[in-house]
Amino acid sequence: NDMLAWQRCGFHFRTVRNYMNDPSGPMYYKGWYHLFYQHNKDFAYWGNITWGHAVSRDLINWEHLPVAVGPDHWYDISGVWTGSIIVVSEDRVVMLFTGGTESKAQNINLAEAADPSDPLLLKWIKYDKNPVLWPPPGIVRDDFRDPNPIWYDSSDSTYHIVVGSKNDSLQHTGIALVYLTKDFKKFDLLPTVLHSVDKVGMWECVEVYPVATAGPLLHKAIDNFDVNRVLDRSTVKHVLKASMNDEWHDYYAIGTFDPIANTWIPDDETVDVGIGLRYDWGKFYASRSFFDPLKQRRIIWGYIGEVDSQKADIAKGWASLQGIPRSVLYDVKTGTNVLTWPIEEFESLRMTRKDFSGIMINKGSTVELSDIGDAYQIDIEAEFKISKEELEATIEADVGYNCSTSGGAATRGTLGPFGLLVLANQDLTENTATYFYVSKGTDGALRTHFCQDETRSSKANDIVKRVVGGTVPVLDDETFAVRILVDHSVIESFAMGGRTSTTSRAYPTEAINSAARVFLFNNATGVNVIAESVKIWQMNSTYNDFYHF
Ligand code: DQQ
Repeated sequence: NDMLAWQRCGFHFRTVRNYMNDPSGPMYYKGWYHLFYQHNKDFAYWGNITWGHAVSRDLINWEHLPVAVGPDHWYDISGVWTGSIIVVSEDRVVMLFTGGTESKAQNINLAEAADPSDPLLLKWIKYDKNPVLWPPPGIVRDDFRDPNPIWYDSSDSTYHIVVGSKNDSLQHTGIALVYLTKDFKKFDLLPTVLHSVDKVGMWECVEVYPVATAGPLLHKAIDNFDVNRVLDRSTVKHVLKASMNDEWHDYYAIGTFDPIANTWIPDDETVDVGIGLRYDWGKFYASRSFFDPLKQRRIIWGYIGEVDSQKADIAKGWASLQGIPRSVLYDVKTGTNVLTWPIEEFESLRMTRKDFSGIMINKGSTVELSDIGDAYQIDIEAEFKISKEELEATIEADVGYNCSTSGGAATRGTLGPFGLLVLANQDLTENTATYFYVSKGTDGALRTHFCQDETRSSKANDIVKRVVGGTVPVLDDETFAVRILVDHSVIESFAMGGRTSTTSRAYPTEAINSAARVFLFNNATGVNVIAESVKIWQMNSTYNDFYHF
């Protein structure tokens, strides 16, 4: 029916049919960006997983290629799970992937591009002596997956490969194992783990990548395998990221990586991996980054799952999609986080624009942003200011505020919530709220929360609806800045230039097609809010529905 068909997005990368999850092996190769992804080609749900494959010239428009590898051996008969691709030389491109046996025992396998001179890398051949790795002693057989190269030691041509795992003989400890290999056939496990954190559970899709903290590369990126080229090593830090399936979030921390000692040490252990920062508070998982040599930047992809029923997904004929690829940079202004931001290519999809400025949103009111055209495939940038006098007059406000548990957008406090309502119907019985909420301690310290309230996103009841979000640094001279990309059933929101983000799925029943609207709102009792500027662009659709074969 119409409502289900409307949910299909216009500018996100997705399958033509059926299911996808994790991205794997993103890279630029001989003129093409490649993306591989976990793909069930027969059904709109997880199972019978293969590596789907697509290529693009611009990271916006995609051609779907045949499945790269699928389950066809005893070691991967339950599925060809997540892994990575390494361009070793002109004549060798290797794929490492996770296999699952019939009883779902996990192992690591090698495949090679049959013809590395083919820019599309269409054909892959599995190594005849697979698997190349089984879990080491002490690791249970289904806690061993997602190999990823983190370092190349050019002095002896050795790759360092990380595999995510868990140690339950400790305290439900997430661990990163590191193996050395020269040929991807023989691997040596390093005696100590790269890093571990207790009580956070299995580490999936582990990554380690460099970010520049100063110097000429600050606004660019560093190739994982080329860190030695950076002259001043004191300007490099490494992000360690793990996807934690106890709660389905991608956590990261910034720290110092020593590949020779095989250690990674967080800058601040109170915000270690799994207990501190997340890239995104909503639906964004199993992310994978790559170094883009064309534009000298690091890009991460993460997938966005569904929160409706499997029945609805089968009826739609597709499920899950990839988030907008994001550039990743160290946030030099705060020094505590990275910035993830939609890559600049997406700005080329912007069409007509409507500007608003200086809109006063009185306490307890909403303001519709009208004449913006259809409001379901749009890009919004907004900046808010709150009245300084009223803020200063406030002595103490909501110090214990928490996006998820403090009642969402409808619950009024002194200094929040205020922000936007998207995919809203006229009477606001359906909407998704993206907002800031400021709390103030008696010592005058402000703490800003960035939240997304899905609880009124749809009148349908077979959907998981939550309030998601966390705190975000806002410096003294800064306005409250948000960018929201709405693409039918996907809402990706970025606060403060990408210091944090929240991604939601929304499946409205009324606020679809021309009935979808955008409002400003201010539910604070103690401050008036000024929307200093709001820009709304209609977004073009991308080319994404065609098989190249
Ligand atoms: N998805 C894959 C696993 C990975 C998980 C299976 C993360 O390899 O650990 O589809 O979403």
